[in-house]
Amino acid sequence: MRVAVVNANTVWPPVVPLGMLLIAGAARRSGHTVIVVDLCVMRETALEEPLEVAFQDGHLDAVCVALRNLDSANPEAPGSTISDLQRIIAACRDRSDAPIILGGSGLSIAPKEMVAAVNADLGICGEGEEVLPLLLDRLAAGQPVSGLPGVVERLGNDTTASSQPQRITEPARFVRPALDLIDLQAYLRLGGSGSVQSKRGCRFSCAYCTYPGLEGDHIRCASVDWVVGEVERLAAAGAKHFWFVDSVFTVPEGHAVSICKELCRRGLPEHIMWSAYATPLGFTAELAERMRRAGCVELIFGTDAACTQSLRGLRKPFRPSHVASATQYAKGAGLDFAHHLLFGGPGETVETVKETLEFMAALDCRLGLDAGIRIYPKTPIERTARKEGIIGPETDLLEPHFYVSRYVESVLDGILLSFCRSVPRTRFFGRDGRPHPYTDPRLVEVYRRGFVGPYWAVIDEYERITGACSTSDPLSRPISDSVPETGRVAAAAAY
Ligand code: B12
Ligand code: SF4
Repeated sequence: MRVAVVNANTVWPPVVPLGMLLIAGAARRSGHTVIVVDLCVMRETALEEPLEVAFQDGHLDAVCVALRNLDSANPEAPGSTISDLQRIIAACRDRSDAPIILGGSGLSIAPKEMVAAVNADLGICGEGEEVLPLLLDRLAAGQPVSGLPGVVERLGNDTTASSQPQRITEPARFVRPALDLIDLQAYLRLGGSGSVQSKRGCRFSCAYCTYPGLEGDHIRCASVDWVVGEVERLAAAGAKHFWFVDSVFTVPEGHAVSICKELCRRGLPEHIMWSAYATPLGFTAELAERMRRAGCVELIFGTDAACTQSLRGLRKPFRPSHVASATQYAKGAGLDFAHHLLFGGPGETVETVKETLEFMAALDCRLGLDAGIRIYPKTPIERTARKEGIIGPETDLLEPHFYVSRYVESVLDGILLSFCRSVPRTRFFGRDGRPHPYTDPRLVEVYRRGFVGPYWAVIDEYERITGACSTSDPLSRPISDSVPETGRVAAAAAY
């Protein structure tokens, strides 16, 4: 079959679309001809233009659309992507009568609703690299697709989901992403960090989190050799920075340590630096040291709170003492890290907010603050929000809705903003007057000038270039074209 795969994520700074490259590679490996239409790197043209060019080259048998974000998950500027997706799919339909198949986290969060909302024909919920080739084979043979794992089908006004999503149980079957199908150099120029996944799944069940639903609650690790091979491939292609996109890189510790040792053994920290998510639970001094040596320049702890009541409300699997010890180990190792905090969860009160803030201020480290929690379908917080009347029984969660504890709703932003103004190295995402590190296209200008490094350094550099004032540092700085050494670390050497 001749298959078009469309990357519908146009958020800048871009991220290398790992999921899309996996399914596109899998379709190609099973004998299909694959063309990729990457709307992300072509973001500066109208959405329809790249589709027009790609679709005129010949008949298509299937159009696969990769959806990543439903929205920004930020209450200050939620920016739903649904209307853009409807436009993209309408443009595909105008140019081809091939069936339209959706996939990606943006589909898996609400599969039936999404297929219906954007007028697609089919969707694959969950991991797509094994199911998509099977689905394409059935379409080619004119056979029914029902019964394939995770497949959602729309027939007229009816949308049906056939069964549970696929979970690839055997890590040896993880395929390599087809990096050659995108313009990787364009991504690197725009600050698009590379993406490497060392495992799938998260065994915790925090109240608001989609990750165990998206990836499964059972951890499946890829082999160390496979993971480090992926890092080598990125470095060889010229990438200076990548993300370990695992839900939690630091669990299980043994796997993370082995990866770090192997990165060092192959000399990779000389050429490439990386970022990752962590949990304070089980974070050890040895792991911190190994990670720093292996090139980690940005470790984000998904800490959320440091008060027992708030941690319980969010169903976090650790206690404030774990937050303190993780901080001590990370500092001891000289790791550059931040704790991300999420305020306004179930049971949050002014007292619990203050308890967390005081605890974290005493730890004297980088903090990223968020207030209001995006309510996702099938998460514990959805049930709480419906019970408390924060959303109605019929509220559709494709569009963003946020949970904020009623005890703090009217005062939360004020408390956090004033904390942010008085405590150095603290960001209040989207609300402190600074660009949002992951969704503000203005930051691309910093990357275009050659910057590589962690998000806090990118924002500092943006402010340096533009002379903008930051909330916690009111000194404006002169405009300059030079890129500072900060954040560049040793990765300047060519691989
Ligand atoms: C790592 C990560 C980041 C990193 C990315 C770094 C990088 N280099 O990639 C950073 C921190 C930068 C980031 C930023 C953001 N992120 Co993020 N991120 C993730 C995370 C943890 C992993 C993503 C990933 O790469 N997974 C690995 C790949 C292999 O999985 P996958 O893409 O799902 O692909 C599989 C399937 O979905 C399927 N599939 C994928 N595409 C297709 C296509 C078809 C046709 C088919 C059939 C199947 C299919 O098969 C693939 C292989 O099995 C996910 C949560 C999660 N656990 O998934 C959130 C997640 C994707 N992020 C999310 C969000 C909201 C954001 C931000 C908007 C946050 C913000 N406010 O800044 C930004 C957007 C950035 C951007 N440019 O798009 C949301 C998206 C959902 C939503 N609310 O819309 C998620 C799901 C987390 C959540 N809240 O639930 N993110
Ligand atoms: S918040 Fe982190 S630790 Fe908790 S379930 Fe999600 S990925 Fe796992």
